[in-house]
Amino acid sequence: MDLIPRLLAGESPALARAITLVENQHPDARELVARLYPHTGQARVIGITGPPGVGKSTLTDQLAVRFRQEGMPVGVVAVDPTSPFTGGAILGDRLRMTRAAGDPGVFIRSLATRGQLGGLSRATGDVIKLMDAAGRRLILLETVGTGQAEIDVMNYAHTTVVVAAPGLGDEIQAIKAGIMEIGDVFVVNKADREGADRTVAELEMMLDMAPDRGGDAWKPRVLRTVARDGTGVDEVLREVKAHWGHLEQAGRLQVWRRRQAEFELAGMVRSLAAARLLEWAHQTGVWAEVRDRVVERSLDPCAGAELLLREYREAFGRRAAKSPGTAGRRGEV
Ligand SMILES: Nc1nc2c(ncn2[C@@H]2O[C@H](COP(=O)(O)OP(=O)(O)OP(=O)(O)O)[C@@H](O)[C@H]2O)c(=O)[nH]1
Ligand SMILES: [Mg+2]
Repeated sequence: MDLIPRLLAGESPALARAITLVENQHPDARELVARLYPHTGQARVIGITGPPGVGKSTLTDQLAVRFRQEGMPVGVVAVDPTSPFTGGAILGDRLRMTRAAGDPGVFIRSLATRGQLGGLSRATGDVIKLMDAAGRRLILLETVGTGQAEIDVMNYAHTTVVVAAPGLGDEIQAIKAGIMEIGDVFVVNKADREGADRTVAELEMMLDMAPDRGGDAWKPRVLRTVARDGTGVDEVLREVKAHWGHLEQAGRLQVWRRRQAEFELAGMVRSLAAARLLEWAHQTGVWAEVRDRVVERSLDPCAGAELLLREYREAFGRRAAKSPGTAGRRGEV
């Protein structure tokens, strides 16, 4: 764990090494993150999400450069659900983040999700913590907004920028269905292309139809950019900062922090509780019994899971009755 002081000093090789440990679920990763946790909570996280190919990486690159110009150490996390085998996207992101990639003040890392949807959020959360502890005051988090897992990841962002582009067709519906509610700033990129006005109008209409978020709630706007040459990016930066200003008022930041902690805590409870229950069921043979009843059709899988839970509670309930306090509490699901 001599990694820790070097990471806290902001050394990039230490940060890279730590991220690899987390990504590979190395046995040391858990303790590493736990020890660094008290040093986190300083960074601002901007989420950049939207359909494939709309220009998220190009925009991320432009934003990274601007924050660097303001003297902020920047971290970029690109969550890539499509690169489990090729690894090609890692290179792709570097290539598309050409401006920022040459700057040692910008630390870029792609995370392949390897199809593990639940693990995506945890790995991303941990990588953000590592960058935060390493003094990256501004973290840009790029995900392709296609599924629930990617939307969940946006719980780590203080400000979420939803990117669209002209000519999306049905994908604008996906934005409507999934990411409309999470966007704080909407960007129609590729404004140099035909149809940008229509896309802006569509998004504005969707925002108008969305339920009112309340009197002094943040009102998202739709901006346009040509990320490829930087047009309109300053306006995105201003809007993101305006959103921060809003978040810092009236105790909203504290509300955000609580919500974010609850998201992570609930996720951990879900995975830990499930893991413990499964381990116990396998060890005691209850698993095989219930499985066979599901096979025989005398139990459906949902009833089977409920039965497992009941048996688990009873097993630990009995122990708790003998020694109150410890076993019962530990075994509670
Ligand atoms: N015409 C035009 N093309 C752009 C613009 N911004 C990005 N592109 C191009 O669009 C393509 C996709 O850009 P990316 O930044 O990789 O898009 P992305 O949303 O990150 O893509 P994924 O991560 O694969 O979902 C690239 O060829 C870019 O050069 C723009 O403002 N105008
Ligand atoms: Mg990208």
